[in-house]
Amino acid sequence: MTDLVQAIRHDWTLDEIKALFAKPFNDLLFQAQTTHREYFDPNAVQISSLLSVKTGACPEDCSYCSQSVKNDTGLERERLLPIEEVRQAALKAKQNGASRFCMGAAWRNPTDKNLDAVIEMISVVKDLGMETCVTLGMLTQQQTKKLKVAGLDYYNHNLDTSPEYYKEVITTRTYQDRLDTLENVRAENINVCSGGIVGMGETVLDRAALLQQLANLPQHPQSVPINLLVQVENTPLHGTEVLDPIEFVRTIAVARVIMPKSNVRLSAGRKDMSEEMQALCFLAGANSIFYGDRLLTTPNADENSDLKLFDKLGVKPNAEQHQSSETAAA
Ligand code: SAM
Ligand code: DTB
Ligand code: SF4
Repeated sequence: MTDLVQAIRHDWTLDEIKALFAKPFNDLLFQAQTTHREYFDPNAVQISSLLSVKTGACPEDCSYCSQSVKNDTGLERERLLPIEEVRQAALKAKQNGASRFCMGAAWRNPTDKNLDAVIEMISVVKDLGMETCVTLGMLTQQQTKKLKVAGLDYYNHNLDTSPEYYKEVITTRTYQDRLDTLENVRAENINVCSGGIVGMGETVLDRAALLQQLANLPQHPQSVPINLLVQVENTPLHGTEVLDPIEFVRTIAVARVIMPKSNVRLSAGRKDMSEEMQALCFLAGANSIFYGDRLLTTPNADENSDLKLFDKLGVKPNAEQHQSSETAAA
């Protein structure tokens, strides 16, 4: 091991993280890329595909979201998707090269009946030989246990922003609720996928505080999605000043430095990113993307453009990733 190896730490101070954000860009990117190479194949990017299995009419008031009942976005409310539709979508994602299939539902939390239906979906996707991820809102310990028994690989539950900025964005669920769900998921040994959204009008201090929360969890999330706000018309955050792309890349780089073994996912918002910006994100240590024509309710980056970019950069999709779980690597 060289001096450059970044230790796995859970005691990051805000001052240390702020100092990383404030580094000269080249120094920060060098540090992030060096850290990345200690743990991952630098030319491999994992690809996940998303499907909204229950769309719209969500009782929560997340001010970025197209699916909240509070936001009159004109989104068609849908029932839970039939199992065969889920299977077909997963099969298509697999044929397009995705290794993980992530299913999202616009719920505050699933009912037990909802959960049974999702468990059937997990089983159908697993039968296709894909990794499974679901994001269903808050979970009780008992529900988490059922998901574990069903063989779920990842649970996505984002902290979204800093504890301080959070109340500007969501009022119907507390930050602590989110931390509690993450604790339930960790306790059942399901891989945690947790990150946030930037470009919601927060400050650099909020971005630093979000990353501090994630890095100081008892275990780093195995996946850390960094979403750039997708501005949806008629949501309160529509019209927010767009985050400077260099600031976005810095956020990825800092996430990579302080959570060296986590898969950092360049998530929502890629549709409006240039090739150069995405290439910088990969250089900064992003090693996962959402691939496919849709995210949950909004369009994603074009699939052919993604393949062209991978080709230009010599990036291999889904190549074997270094063991990312802290416990598994220990
Ligand atoms: N309803 C569940 C929940 O919120 O826990 C699961 C689905 S929710 C859509 C999953 C995540 O997507 C949110 O936590 C948020 O981080 C992200 N997201 C939703 N709308 C977004 C947008 N317009 N731009 C960027 N990220 C968004
Ligand atoms: C995550 O962090 N980003 C994804 C996934 N987890 C579920 C969702 C992005 C949603 C973007 C807005 C939409 O399409 O509705
Ligand atoms: Fe509902 Fe999730 Fe959207 Fe919030 S982010 S409104 S909880 S679907």
